[in-house]
Amino acid sequence: PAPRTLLLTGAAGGVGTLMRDLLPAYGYTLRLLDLRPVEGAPDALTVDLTDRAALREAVRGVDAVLHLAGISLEADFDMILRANIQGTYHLYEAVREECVPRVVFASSNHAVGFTPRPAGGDPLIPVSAPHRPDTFYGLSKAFGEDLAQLYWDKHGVETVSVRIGSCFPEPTSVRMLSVWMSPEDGARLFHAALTAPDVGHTVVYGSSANTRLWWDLEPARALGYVPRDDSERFAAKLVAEHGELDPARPDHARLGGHFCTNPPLWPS
Ligand code: NAI
Ligand code: 15L
Repeated sequence: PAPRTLLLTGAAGGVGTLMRDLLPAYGYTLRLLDLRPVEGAPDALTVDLTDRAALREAVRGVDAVLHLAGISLEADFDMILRANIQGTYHLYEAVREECVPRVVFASSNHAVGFTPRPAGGDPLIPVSAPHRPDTFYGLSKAFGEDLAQLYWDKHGVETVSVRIGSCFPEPTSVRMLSVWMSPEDGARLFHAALTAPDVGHTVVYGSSANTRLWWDLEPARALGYVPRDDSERFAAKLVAEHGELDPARPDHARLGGHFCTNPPLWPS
């Protein structure tokens, strides 16, 4: 049966706020969780991902979890370790203990960020591309995907790991023309990931059907995802402002963009 009650972690964040608006139309009843209070939602659970007991209570009785909570940009390793690595582990332990059958994990293109982007007729990047994290942040997403695989193989918890490109109301850079996922397509993809049968652990890229797409959307389509948006309608303005990407620039040559070069990976 289709999941009805959904725990949305990271509900106060950018994607969480968008999904709070969009997902109820698909029939979900949302239970909200974040470290911070969620504006306009006094019933939201204020829980830190490191608090296992509170997480166990939070997942009790839900049909699925859409796991968006965590640090969403590069940060000190210790912060990433706590929120994204240990936090995601605690979430999966709670899910296993409470027999929640399905998680949709917000992975990121930065798990494979050092992969050279295709240019002029190169094949699209497959989901089987090896992990090439561009930051400690990307490394934590690679860990999350492996954790999801472990919990499927060992405990039968199903996950779709969605390597999200850029989910914002509009693309704001030329790179985003390739990796943008409109909020509406985001909701379509998360719904497909929550309802497709027998996913085991499946990894997909998450974006709209962009003209300048860099990666293979077929695995997402195989879940039933039918994207409706294309960033190309923003292209003329963004290219006029910033110019086309220059493959000679290290921050333009790889999927992860400036995450590969900025902030500097390690202080000298
Ligand atoms: P965001 O930073 O706006 O929201 C993340 C939320 O997680 C925040 O509200 C924060 O308070 C919460 N959080 C952080 N640490 C926590 C902890 N220890 N316990 C409980 N909650 C905690 O990020 P955004 O943009 O909404 O992204 C959502 C998810 O999607 C993140 O996991 C991010 O890494 C991933 N993602 C987002 C992309 C995007 O384009 N927005 C692209 C790729 C991945
Ligand atoms: C991410 O993983 C970040 O969470 C988001 O803020 C964007 O920077 C996005 O990737 C991107 O690659 O544009």
